Amino acid sequence: MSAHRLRRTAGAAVLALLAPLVVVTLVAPAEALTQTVPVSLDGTTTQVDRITRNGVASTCGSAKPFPGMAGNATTYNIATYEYVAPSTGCLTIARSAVTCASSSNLHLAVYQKAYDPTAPQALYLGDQGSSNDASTIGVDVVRGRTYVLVAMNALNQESCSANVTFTPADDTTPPETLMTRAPGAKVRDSSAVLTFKGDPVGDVSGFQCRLDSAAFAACESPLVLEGLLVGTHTVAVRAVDLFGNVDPTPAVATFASCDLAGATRQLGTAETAAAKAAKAVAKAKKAVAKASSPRAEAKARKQLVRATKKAKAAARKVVAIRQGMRACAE
Ligand SMILES: [Ca+2]
Repeated sequence: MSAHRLRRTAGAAVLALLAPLVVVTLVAPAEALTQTVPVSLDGTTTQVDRITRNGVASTCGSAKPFPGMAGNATTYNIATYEYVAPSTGCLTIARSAVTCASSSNLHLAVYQKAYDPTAPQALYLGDQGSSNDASTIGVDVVRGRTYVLVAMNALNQESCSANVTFTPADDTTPPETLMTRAPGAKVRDSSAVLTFKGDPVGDVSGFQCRLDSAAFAACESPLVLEGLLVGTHTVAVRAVDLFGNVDPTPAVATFASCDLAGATRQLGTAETAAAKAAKAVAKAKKAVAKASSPRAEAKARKQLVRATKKAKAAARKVVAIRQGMRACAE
């Protein structure tokens, strides 16, 4: 086996959900799908007037028109939270029952890009229609775009809190993978560097790489391969998204590692190892022949199986290096 090294990454993705200063880091795809955050009104940010609660909660599929303002001169507390949609489709925002200082009045609305307290009709996307019980808003969103959740008092200024759960639409589309830099057909080195990216970039949460027949393992760009055996190698890279969708058509780079001085050293080392392994097989055969009891013979045969396996692998490596040297000489 070649002493290659894959630079590993945890494959973690960050989905920004910025309350004033909250960033939720998602480690596993399952955790990316649904997340709950606390929402609270602390009385420090205010606006005059509020959205009318017309009893209609926004649902996906048909946008709710802006319901208008209540038309009073009362000042309300507000709080805003940014959310970057991880998928395109119906985003569900569910609010738990509210705890307030005196009465349950925390009203949620959703905006595209930004919220302006002096123009609540601008960029309006939806709201929950009422503000007393646990309720749900459905809004159609686009992956990678920022949305703003606004919490506001509906009755008077008071501190309130609730939990809000974001459930994005399931994403079943895998990203594409593009190799952006690959070694030439022949590299006069036992190391190689490859770079790659996913498409769409915003859909990618990580990459998996495979050298030759090894298993895919988490990796990142640039991928640095070192200690490559002389000869032809194939590297396959596939992008993965937050939802665990994996590119079914990995990007592939094929090249020959042709550090010929290194190859001569590799061959010398491999031949020495093969000769040693062959001696171990001969020794194990003798031990089987000389075994003085069935138990001793069984033990010796096990050793012979192990030694034979090792010797075959060592011989294959010698053959592979010689083949590699021939490929590099062509
Ligand atoms: Ca996707």
